[in-house]
Amino acid sequence: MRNANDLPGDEISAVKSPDEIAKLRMAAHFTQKILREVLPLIKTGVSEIQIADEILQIMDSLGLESAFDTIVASGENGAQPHAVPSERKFANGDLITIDLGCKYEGYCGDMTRTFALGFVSEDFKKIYEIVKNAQIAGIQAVSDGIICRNVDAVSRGIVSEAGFGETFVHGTGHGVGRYVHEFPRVNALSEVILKNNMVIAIEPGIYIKNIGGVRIEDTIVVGGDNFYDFTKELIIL
Ligand SMILES: [Mn+2]
Repeated sequence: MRNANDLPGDEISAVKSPDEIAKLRMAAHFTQKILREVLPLIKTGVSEIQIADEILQIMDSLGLESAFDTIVASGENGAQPHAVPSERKFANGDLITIDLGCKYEGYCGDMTRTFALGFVSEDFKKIYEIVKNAQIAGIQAVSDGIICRNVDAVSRGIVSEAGFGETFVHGTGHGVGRYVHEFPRVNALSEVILKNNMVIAIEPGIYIKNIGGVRIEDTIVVGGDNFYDFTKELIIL
């Protein structure tokens, strides 16, 4: 696992000014608006690449750039945390993970939701609820003065207690600012102490090889609010 200091930024730049927070909030506003716009286009027979392209086009129409390469990962591809959109076509019963973010005046949005298409199996419903609970608990754990590894432990603990600890293969979160991944890492090794007005993403996931995955991600202000109000209840498209 990587230590906390391999990303751009430091303890000083991680604390955002009101102006920076306002820009990050706008980036989030547009990011979730774009996700809402693209959802009706997700249907059986449509490919991951088509949806990723559509997201780029919507960003373009709003005069915005993507903050990073959009992830659209369906079915077994969802088992890769950093999946690249493929020609795979959606099928009923898929879980579909979309990780996207646009930039607003140089500041990045970053959010992820996982959806089901057509129906959801009991197994998928179960892992979705575990990730949802881990993500909510991780956000609740974030406060001024907490050590990053303790935030990670809260989210990871919920996934592990449910028996899926080995499938949560990345850290719980990271700073967000001009860079979509910046200081600090929120992982099991990070001794960084969170401070008010740091902006961090919380994004636990479960990834099951050859089967699929779930990730839920929001970007929040330490001592403040969650930029995203997009539902975390499982949406069946
Ligand atoms: Mn992220």
